[in-house]
Amino acid sequence: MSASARDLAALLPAGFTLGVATSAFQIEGALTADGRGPTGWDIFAARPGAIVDDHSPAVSCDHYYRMPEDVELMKKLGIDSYRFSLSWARIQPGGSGPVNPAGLDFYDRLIDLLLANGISPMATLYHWDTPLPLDEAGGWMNRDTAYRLGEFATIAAAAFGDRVARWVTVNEPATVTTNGYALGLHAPGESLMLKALPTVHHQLLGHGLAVQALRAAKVPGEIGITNVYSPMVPASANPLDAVSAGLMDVAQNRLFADPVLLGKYPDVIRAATFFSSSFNPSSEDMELISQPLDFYGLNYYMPTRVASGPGDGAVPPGMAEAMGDDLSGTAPGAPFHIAPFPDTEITGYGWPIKPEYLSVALAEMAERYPDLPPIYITEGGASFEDVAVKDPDMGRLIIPDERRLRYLSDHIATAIKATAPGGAAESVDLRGYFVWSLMDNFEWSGGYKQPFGLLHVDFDTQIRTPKASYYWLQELLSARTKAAASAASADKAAEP
Ligand code: GBH
Repeated sequence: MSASARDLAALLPAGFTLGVATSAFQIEGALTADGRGPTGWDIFAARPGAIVDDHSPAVSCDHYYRMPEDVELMKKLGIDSYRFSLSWARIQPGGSGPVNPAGLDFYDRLIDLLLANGISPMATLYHWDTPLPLDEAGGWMNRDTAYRLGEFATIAAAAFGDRVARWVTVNEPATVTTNGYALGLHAPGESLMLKALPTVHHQLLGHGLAVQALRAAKVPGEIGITNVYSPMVPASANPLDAVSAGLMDVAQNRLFADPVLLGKYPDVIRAATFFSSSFNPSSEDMELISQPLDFYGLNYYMPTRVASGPGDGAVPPGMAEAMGDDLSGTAPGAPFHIAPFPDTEITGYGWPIKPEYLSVALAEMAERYPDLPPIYITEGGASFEDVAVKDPDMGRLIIPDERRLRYLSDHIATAIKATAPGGAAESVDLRGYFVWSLMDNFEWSGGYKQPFGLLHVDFDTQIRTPKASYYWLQELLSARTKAAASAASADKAAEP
């Protein structure tokens, strides 16, 4: 057994949940099967140039047809929980109106199979795949979409409420607003820049209405939201860099977390929109948005280094694509730009690998939000191009993804140490970590070129091959089980 897996197993607190995550649009394929309705992403992904090399999500991992095989691979992995998302358009093809029984049936089978294998289901209601008729009516620019999500939550609660252990209402509204509505990099492909602000409020309202619907249905599972969090790091002591980092912090972090956890938008947003009648949230809305949650989901991938001024256009590879030119510094006249961290290893996306900033993220959350609910890190992971090699001993193919393995090991260890007594974020009640992702999949505008999986997927043959990181996590989970068993027998031996 690797030292890394054994040492980390010894660190895991009792009851800590280790899981893997995916989302429906990224893995299922079968976009027209069994009555599924189209989504905004179906249309966006077909636009020439929208996706790297015009890759198509039509088949992806073919998970809709291979779900039992994928659950079997999770069982062999030994994980506690699987975070997946419900395809709204499979279940309610029009985004409102009639329910499609075949859509419900797919998730019924998935959830039952998970439970039969001892894997606890965590279901996300909205992971970006808006039913097309709603996008055509304005998507998240339209307040009505929030009510439709509330209605979808009622449908999901009635169908799966008895079996889902944890509910995530909305995944990363910040990314939908920034990439989908401000920069045009994701569906629905709008480039509204600051005019995208209503999409923030409407998604958060959708979250609030979904919480209300799940509570009204008295689901026994825990309820939360997932926000992405990236600590903003000024590039130098220049006060303008600090101001720029502060602006990014408001736009990417606080704009989405403050309303949920403090019941109000950041002051600078309220000041900036004081004269705009289109953004004047009522106290009823704010109460819905800030209802108490059972947990708060945090997606952590990396910190962001911010410098004032337009920059020189030297952006780490992949970063411009992930962030949009307007924020990356290639746009002339941009007020600030994202700068690379010096001497820092990067992932396939160009994202800096900085596990220590996960500790910073958790400490900042604790400091900003005194009533922080228990936290799950609902996503973390790294894309690297993997190369299969022949195992010299066994002659079979292996995928030595040591960099991904190290990313996961370092981040999980950092999160646990930071929240242990004496750690930088010791007041945070950290309950678990979910690896993004179970398998290589359709990485939004990155197509199939940014593999995040523990399982390699050959998109021609659909063969799944466990990578070294999969075997490492398997070892970690079995080391934990053995440690718990020997602790229990030691307790027993000590009994009088
Ligand atoms: C997640 O998005 C998604 O939930 C998941 O579907 C996706 O596959 C996965 O991660 C990997 O991309 O604060 O301005 O620096 C994360 C996408 C990209 C969102 C970088 C935050 C930084 C914006 N993240 N972005 S900024």
